[in-house]
Amino acid sequence: MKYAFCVTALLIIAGCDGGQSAFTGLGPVSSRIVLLTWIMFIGAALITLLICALMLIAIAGPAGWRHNLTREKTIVWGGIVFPVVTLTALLVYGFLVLKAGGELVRAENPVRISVVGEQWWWRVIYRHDDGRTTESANELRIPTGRPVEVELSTADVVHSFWIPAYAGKVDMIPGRINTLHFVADKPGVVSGQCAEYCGGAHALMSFYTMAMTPSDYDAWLAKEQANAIPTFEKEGERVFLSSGCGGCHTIRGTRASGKIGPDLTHVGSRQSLGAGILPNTKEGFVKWISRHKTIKPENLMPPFDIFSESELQSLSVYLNSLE
Ligand code: HEC
Ligand SMILES: [Cu+2]
Repeated sequence: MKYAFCVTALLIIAGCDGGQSAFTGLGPVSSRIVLLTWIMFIGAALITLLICALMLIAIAGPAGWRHNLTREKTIVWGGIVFPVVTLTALLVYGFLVLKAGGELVRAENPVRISVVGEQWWWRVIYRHDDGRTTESANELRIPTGRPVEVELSTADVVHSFWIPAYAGKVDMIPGRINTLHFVADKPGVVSGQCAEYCGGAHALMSFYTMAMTPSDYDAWLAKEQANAIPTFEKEGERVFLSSGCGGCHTIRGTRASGKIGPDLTHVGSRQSLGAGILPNTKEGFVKWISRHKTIKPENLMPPFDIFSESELQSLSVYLNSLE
């Protein structure tokens, strides 16, 4: 039993690495959080060792030492003054670290992106300098080296937006807009996750963040802003447009202009489907359209058991081609 616990604990700790780890520290904001974490961890470990030593003395130490431990002075200094001073210092330091992290990357002209938490996916809106916007979903693309300002809001309940590799988590609260600031130092893909229980499919509400060199980012953004390329997969497009998908999904450049679900204009170029749940391949689309209710239970897209195998195939090829 004891061993099972240790093995499980080790396995869990081993999972704390890579793309979705707060210890990755990929930018100035998260590096400070990592430092704060280590200071707290090492401090807490030292205090635990001290307490264990005192406990041993209290149980089996020499009579003189034990007597010293029970003196009123020891209790007042060790039991009241010491915790109050240490915890206050840690609290003040924590606030300073977090504030400094935010200040560090606050800039006159950041990259502006709005993210809206929806049960159970992310609406992502890129705000261009000329005031126009481009909508996407379930993925954040950012240029390296430039401060990013993410405006966080929610369409329904409380969600929490967390990219552990870049910054601390910030809640998305009904009726409010919170902002998150961070910078990515180098290109790479990391994942994030909703960090506040928001009902049914909460655990399946993740997303990818891709940091790109500024020139790659500009090229990508121009492509993302454009309408969907005219498709050769006419049959798939026909199935999409005639099955009611367009009531909830937008594909810019077609008459599908629904706003309830994720924008699918360039869905084929995203990292994943269903908010980080399925690979973005033709098979991924087949699975999502035919079995999304079992893959992501309770998600708000209605089931579609109406397609023949060939309709399902062409629909999937069509969506996958929307790059
Ligand atoms: C009643 C609204 C509604 C209709 C109709 C609808 N969807 Fe959806 N769709 C959604 C919602 C909501 C989501 C997000 C589900 C989630 O991840 O929690 C979604 C997600 C998706 C995704 C994943 C998108 C992404 O960014 O990962 C695809 C692909 C998709 N729908 C395709 C379709 C197709 C094809 C049809 C028509 C056969 C369709 N949808 C009809 C609401 C709808
Ligand atoms: Cu959630």
